[in-house]
Formats: sequence, structure tokens, C-alpha cells
Amino acid sequence: MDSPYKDLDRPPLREAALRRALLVPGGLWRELDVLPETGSTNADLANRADEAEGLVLVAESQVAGRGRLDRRWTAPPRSGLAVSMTLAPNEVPVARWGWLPLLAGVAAASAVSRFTGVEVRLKWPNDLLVGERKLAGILAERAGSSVVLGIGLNVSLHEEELPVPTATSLLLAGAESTDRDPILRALLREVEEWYTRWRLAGGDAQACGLATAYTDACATIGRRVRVELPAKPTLEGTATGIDDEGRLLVAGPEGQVAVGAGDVVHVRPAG
Ligand code: BT5
Repeated sequence: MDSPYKDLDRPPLREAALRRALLVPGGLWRELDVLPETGSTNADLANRADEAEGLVLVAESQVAGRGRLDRRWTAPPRSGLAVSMTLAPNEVPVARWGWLPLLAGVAAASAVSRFTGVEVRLKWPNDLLVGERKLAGILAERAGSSVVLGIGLNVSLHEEELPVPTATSLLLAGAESTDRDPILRALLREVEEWYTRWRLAGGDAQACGLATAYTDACATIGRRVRVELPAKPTLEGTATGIDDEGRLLVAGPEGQVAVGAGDVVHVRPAG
């Protein structure tokens, strides 16, 4: 539907105001750009991964948005947030970097819940759910000595605009506000806060409270799950928790197995 009023429903992000609010002395975020259109904000920042951390790139429209394992992330222009950031927690052992996508999930869920009143749960490793439907996805990719963390959040999509029937948006979930500027500010502030705590704890998710926050928000833990792994038999068992490296622990017939976000094709509830 080509309504001339659509732009009024979907005002552009205010780059200058976002910069004023977020690029503060002593803070994590150093640069913030809003592009009218790009292929993928994750791909763009991966090319700049050798610069110091704290770059933030937002796109009003993404034409080649990436999910995990060559999957796609699609959404109409200005209907949500597509944002990537670079992080380089060099003093944290690389094995613990697996917590970064989970950290982003905790930060995004708490920013969204607080600002919009919508109750959000996390599905391991990287989905924000409202009920069983996906509100946001997170993609963490290694690039040089950094991690590019990308978040796609559906804000004002109508039912007929959803890219897949399992998706939802803040609008459809009855959010108190669908104003993207303050949601983005809250999101980036929460990521900064959790990242700083986690990093100061040397990446120890237990010590900094991240593991507890994640477990409290996670709908996967405690459930029966079927885990699809590439080129391996499907694993079925009970999700019992998250290990020190951010992997999901699944207790199955052959004992406890730890599965990493990068390895998993799908985690589905088992009957
Ligand atoms: C993800 O992958 O969920 C990670 C998505 C990350 C997107 C952000 S946007 C900013 C940054 N730049 C990028 O290029 N990417 C990041 P995965 O778990 O593999 O889920 C992908 C699947 O989600 C697709 O195969 C679809 O089934 C579904 N999907 C695609 N677009 C969606 C949407 N807008 N809402 C809900 N589900 C969607």
C-alpha cells in the first residue's frame, strides 16, 4: 500500500539528536551514523573492524540484512531499527565472547520492556520474543580483533508487512510507544551499561550478574528442546542453563551437551 501518509507514521531517525545524547565524553560510543539505505550494517562495520571500538551504524533501510547461517533479515524502510556496533573486549578471554550476543539480548529486552511496556522474553541464542513470535534478532560476527553486534528490531510493521508469519512488531504487540529515537537511545545505553559491567568482571557472566539476568529473561531454559545442528543428528533434551562461554546446555539421552550459537541451525520447543 503506497500511502502518502506512511512517512508521517514513520518519521526518520534524528541523527544529530542521537549523537548529542549518546556520544558523550568517557562513554563507549564514539561515532554514530544513520544511513538512508545500505546492504547490511553488520557488513559495513566489519570493514571498519580495525578501528577502535564504539562505532554505531544505523540504517533506515537494509537491502541485504544478514541473519545467521546465510539467512536474511528483512523489514520495510523505517519500520524498525537496524543497528550495528563494534566492540573489542580485548582483556576478556575470547572463549567468553560467546556472551556478547546474549548480553545484547538482555540489554535489548530490558530497554524495550521498560520503554514500551511490552513483555519480552529471550529465546536462546539471539531472539527477542513476544509470546512465541519474533520481535527482534541479533547477529554477532567476529571481524579482525572486534565483534560486530547487529540488532534488528521490528517497531511499526503491520501484520501484512511481516516478512514471516512467526514475526511480530512493537505496534502489533500493543506498545505504549513506537518512537524509534528514544528506543534506540535506551537500547544503546543498556548495551553500554551491561558491556561495561561484563568487561570489568573479565567477561565472567556470573560475577557481573549477566548470567542471572539472562536466565531470568530466557524462555528456553527449563524447556524441552530439539536442537538442529548442521551435519549431525538432531539433539533432543532439556535446556538446563548457559555455560561460562554462553553455550546452551542441553541434557539429553547421552548426557549433557553444550551447543554454541554459531553451530545451531534451529532450537525448537520439543513436544
Ligand atoms: C537473526 O538471525 O535473527 C539475526 C538478525 C540480525 C539483523 C540485524 S539488522 C542490523 C544488523 N545488520 C545485519 O545485516 N544484520 C543485523 P536468525 O536467527 O538467523 O534469523 C533469521 C530468520 O528470521 C530469517 O530466516 C526469517 O525466518 C526471520 N526473519 C527475517 N526477517 C525478520 C523480521 N524482520 N522479523 C522477524 N523475523 C524475521
